[in-house]
Amino acid sequence: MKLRLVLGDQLTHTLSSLTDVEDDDLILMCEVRQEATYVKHHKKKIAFIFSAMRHFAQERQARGNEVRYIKYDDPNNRGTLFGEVEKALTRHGCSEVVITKPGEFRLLKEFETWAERLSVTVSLREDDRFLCSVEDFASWAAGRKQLRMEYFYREMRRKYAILMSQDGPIGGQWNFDTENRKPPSNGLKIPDTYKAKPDPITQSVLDLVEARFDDHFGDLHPFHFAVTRDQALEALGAFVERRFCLFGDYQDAMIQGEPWMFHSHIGLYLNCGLLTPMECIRQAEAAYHDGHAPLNAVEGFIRQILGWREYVRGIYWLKMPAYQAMNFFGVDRPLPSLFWTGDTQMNCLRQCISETKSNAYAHHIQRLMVLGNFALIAGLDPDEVNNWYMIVYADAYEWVELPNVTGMILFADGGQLGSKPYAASGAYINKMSDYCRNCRYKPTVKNGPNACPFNYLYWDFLSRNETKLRGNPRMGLIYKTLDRMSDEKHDAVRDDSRRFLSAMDADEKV
Ligand code: FAD
Ligand code: DLZ
Ligand code: SF4
Repeated sequence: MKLRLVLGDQLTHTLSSLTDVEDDDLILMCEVRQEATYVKHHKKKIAFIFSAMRHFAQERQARGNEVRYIKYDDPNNRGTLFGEVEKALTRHGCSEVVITKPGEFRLLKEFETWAERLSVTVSLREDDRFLCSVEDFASWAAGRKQLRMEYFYREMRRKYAILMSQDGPIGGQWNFDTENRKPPSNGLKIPDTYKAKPDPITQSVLDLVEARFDDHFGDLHPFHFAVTRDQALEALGAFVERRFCLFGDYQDAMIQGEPWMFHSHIGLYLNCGLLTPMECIRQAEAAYHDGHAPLNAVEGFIRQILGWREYVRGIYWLKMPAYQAMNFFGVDRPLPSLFWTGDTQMNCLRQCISETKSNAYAHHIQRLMVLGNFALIAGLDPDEVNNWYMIVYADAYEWVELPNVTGMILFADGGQLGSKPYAASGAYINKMSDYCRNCRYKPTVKNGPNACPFNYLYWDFLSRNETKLRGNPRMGLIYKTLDRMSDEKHDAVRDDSRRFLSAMDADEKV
């Protein structure tokens, strides 16, 4: 008789720890304080995970498995995974604990101590829901001077024969990134999003979250996330049907009041196991062959899932635990309170933060080029930025959040993940969004009280970090421009940046 522990992001019926489940085995699932509060997750994320866990447990029971499900408000809940496993072992007398390896390093290290602490066999199985195993990624990385997503992605395309013809990649090139950058056009009609109706299980979880997690960030209502696999498949279908054809064109575009744009909103379902990456990729590929979506959309979407998602996970397991402590620029500015309140005159930040608070979602370019870009050029402390991103998004787990934050936005790993920092001035945001129209600052003004803060902070960042960045082959041109700046311009950039950052540090409204 085996005890099979299933975590909140392991809600997949084909999970490696469940493949050989027998009639007298016990499946254990538990809502525990340890996992719900190790960071103070957005209220919507907790409601989503708990409701999806409860539905999954019900599905296993319907399949005839014995399931022990510990609810958060069970008076005997011990609050930790270890405590609940220990209790279940005593009650049910299982001889072995079977677990699919967790997505986070801290839990893997904890599980590795359990065999000794519990005096039973603890079998940790590989999480084969990913398309590149930790071992295969390590082999790919071995001996390479640089780990670049693009080369990894090409190998994954070949390995799984995705969007391939006999002559090579369909369309004659691997990457249609340059066709993923249309600015938003006036009057663009954004389709309605998929909305699940909360059922009684979800309703009781919403009541629980309201009562027990009131001090967590974010709005709980309205709540429309899918919480079962069937609903998640509907959400995927709705994306393919309504939004996919324009996903490629407007992948980088941002419009005021339109948080969802043409993105898929499936990251939270993929990451907790309600959807599998290959079924999303296959649906996307089929949409191309059916003539339902163009190649720039299909290749762009597949690149995110087969490329970026697998690549960042590979980097995480390759580089942990050192990766967590990286701080290439040696910065330590505390996260300003505006990241929690959205109380700022910078309209782009205000929009992205208030949408994050409402939806536990922001799309990639908002995370990268608005929020992330600001965190980078303002020199915010990597630990505090990581903590914020872990808290606020419903799809956040450390294996995917940390490389995106430490590597992609903050360049705190010194270039292990990306080849150069994603720093940009206000011109980028002005081109790719309509946020600047409603802003008190002017994107075309470079210095002074009306200038867009991204403009001077950008040059100040380059100037502050010159010794670390000038040698980067992709930064040469930018430093040549910096070299041509007059002394007066240098002084203005430095003075504006100091004034702005001191005001922000003093919690004034900037
Ligand atoms: P779409 O734009 O529709 O893309 C489809 C899918 O591709 C996503 O659902 C996701 O599974 C995958 N994907 C796309 N980009 C990435 C990426 N860079 N890394 C990994 N997978 C990717 N993604 C998370 O899943 N969890 C996170 O905690 C997370 N934190 C991020 C933090 C920062 C600073 C940045 C820049 C990106 C982060 N991402 C994270 C990646 C990406 O922004 C989200 O996956 C995406 O916005 C989710 O929305 P979507 O499902 O509509 O994605
Ligand atoms: C995210 C999350 C939350 C909020 N709550 C639970 C929980 O109560 N029980 C559980 O088993 N899992 C939860 N999870 C998901 C875990 O945090 C996740 O499994 C680890 O972070 C590993 O990726
Ligand atoms: Fe953001 Fe600058 Fe545009 Fe204002 S002007 S919305 S601060 S980019």
